[in-house]
Amino acid sequence: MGHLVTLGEHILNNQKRVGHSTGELSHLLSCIRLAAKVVNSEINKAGLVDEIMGQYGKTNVQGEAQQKLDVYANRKFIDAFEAYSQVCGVASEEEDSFVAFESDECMQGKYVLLIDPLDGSSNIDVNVSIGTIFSIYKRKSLRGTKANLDDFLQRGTEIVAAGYIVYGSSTMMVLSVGNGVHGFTFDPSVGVFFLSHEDIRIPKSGKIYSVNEGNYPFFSDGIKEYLKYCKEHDKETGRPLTSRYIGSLVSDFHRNMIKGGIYLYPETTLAPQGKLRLLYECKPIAFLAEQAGGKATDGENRILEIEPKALHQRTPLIVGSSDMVDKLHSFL
Ligand code: P6P
Repeated sequence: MGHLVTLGEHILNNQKRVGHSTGELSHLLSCIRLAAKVVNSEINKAGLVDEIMGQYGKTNVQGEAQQKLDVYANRKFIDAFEAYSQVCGVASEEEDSFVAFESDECMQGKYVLLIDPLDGSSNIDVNVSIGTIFSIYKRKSLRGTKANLDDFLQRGTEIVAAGYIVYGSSTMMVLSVGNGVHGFTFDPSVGVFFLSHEDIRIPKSGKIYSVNEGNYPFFSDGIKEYLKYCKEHDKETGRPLTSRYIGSLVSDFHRNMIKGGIYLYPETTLAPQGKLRLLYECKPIAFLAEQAGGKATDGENRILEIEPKALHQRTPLIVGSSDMVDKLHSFL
């Protein structure tokens, strides 16, 4: 095996590639790396240590019962960023509003962070993979002042870097700083993320579709027609497709990144805006999908071009292999 590139080396190599880099983004990504290791070690104990299992006894702004690990992961990421002072503020699925840091050093921060600290956390107690989703933007407000809402309500086309950490059979960080997507696998024996998937490309088409079929009665006619298309027996087009859905966006999407496929969480008559959150779930996932040659829409618009209006707004999401997204659109 040749020289194993670590995540740290990859971040520094990227900094050298971007000549004018001040190193702040590199420092920020190193902070994410540290927080990911801390959260990972807690998750790996989830089955053993009861104070981090089960519900925290509160609900978050989404009205979802907060799992103890949700709250733990949220706190760890926010504390890490406040300590490393590379960002002036954080917006999190677990926080009612954005957190604007108040130290002079943090207020000088050039970036803001949006994060879903532990997506799919209802799977924790049944030992199914979960993930962290993050994205980084340049602040719009003046350095030296407190972050404001406009810093967070930016289109996905403004993303500087985005990624996810999937705490699965192995823990991986999949990251893009705008020049392709790279995957790093954590080696717990040395506590290091090593480059394991260089330049991930989503296959143009695939044989797997991921959707919660339990919502079928509430889907639009177009989505119902597409799902019927996926299940028809047609040798020439390799149908029926295979259905895979574990109810954890990061894991269902990661499978698309590696094998090709399509993930859809469309709007329903019960949830006309869909379920997933635009800012800290769908836009980073869409950024990564496009960086890897895939597509991400809300059924009509490119996710990255949607103008956010509110921190916790929801959107339908269709993401994955470009030919499969196009095919689905032909039914809408
Ligand atoms: P449902 C987890 O709560 C999540 O936000 C995503 O990770 C996942 O893909 C989706 O919701 C699952 O939702 O309604 O199918 O349980």
